[in-house]
Amino acid sequence: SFSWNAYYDIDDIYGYLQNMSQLYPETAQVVVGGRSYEGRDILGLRIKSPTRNVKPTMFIESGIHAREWITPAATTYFINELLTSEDPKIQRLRNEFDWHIFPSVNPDGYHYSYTKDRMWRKTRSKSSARCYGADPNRNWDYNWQNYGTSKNPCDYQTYGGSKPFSEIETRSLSEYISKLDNLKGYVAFHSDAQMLLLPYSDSTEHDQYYDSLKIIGQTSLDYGFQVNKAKYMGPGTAAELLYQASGGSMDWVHQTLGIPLAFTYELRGLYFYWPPKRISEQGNEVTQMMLGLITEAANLGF
Ligand code: 0X9
Ligand code: ZN
Repeated sequence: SFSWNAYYDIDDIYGYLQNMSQLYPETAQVVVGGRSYEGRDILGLRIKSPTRNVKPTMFIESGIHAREWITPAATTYFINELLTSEDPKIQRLRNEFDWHIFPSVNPDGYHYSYTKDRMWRKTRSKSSARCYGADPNRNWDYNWQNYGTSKNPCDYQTYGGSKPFSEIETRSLSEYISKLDNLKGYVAFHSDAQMLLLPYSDSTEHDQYYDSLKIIGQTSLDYGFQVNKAKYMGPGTAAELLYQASGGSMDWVHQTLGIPLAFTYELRGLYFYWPPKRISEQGNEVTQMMLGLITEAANLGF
């Protein structure tokens, strides 16, 4: 059965979502966020307690980079907390939002990393005669191919794709996100730079939301720090803290959809490795970081 001291292949992760929807049919529902090149559904769990009808929507994207295994694992941990925690603060998180949580938005890539090439990052589309995949976090239709992306389909890391949203994963998921009512916040999980990144990735400028996002982000990191005393860098813009790179999901959500609350967490690890016995450690940290984020966002009137 499913646990948080092992890493699972994609079918088991998606199977876990199905199980939770059967255990908590009033609250949890499996949703299809899009499709993959190899024909998989991109599955997520919508968590919405049946108390009141209109709730602000929170979106969580994990696993856009195939090799960042801790992100789907920490995300299913968070799902489990939302559905089962006895902590009234976590129960409030569950009850006050309409959660759309996607543990693995690049299922082909994840399966390939799990079974064939541990360091695989991209999708698995046939991108040229010889090469496969595009970087799904360089493929979103906002300032596509401006900075920090490769035009070479054989680039192992950051090929941006043949055009914006060339990848069915980003195209279909972006359509799903566009259709959400009341989207309040967007959180993307990566590893393993151990940072909290704010918009923009594409530019070192600070927009009108920067100061608020920085305060919210700092509270989020403070909450997370309490759990394991792990110090994250930031919060700061992705462009300043990490590197300038275009075509990421966070910039698209923030700019194209105009959602102020957009964050990217880089979780912990070394060369994308994190011991399976310690998944719950980061799962707990992520849970508290989400609690801190939402608490401070509410304080600031978002
Ligand atoms: O390069 C990325 O997409 C992310 N870092 S990673 O090492 N996990 O690949 C950073 C995401 C922040 N956004 C952008 N810089 N686009
Ligand atoms: Zn990543």
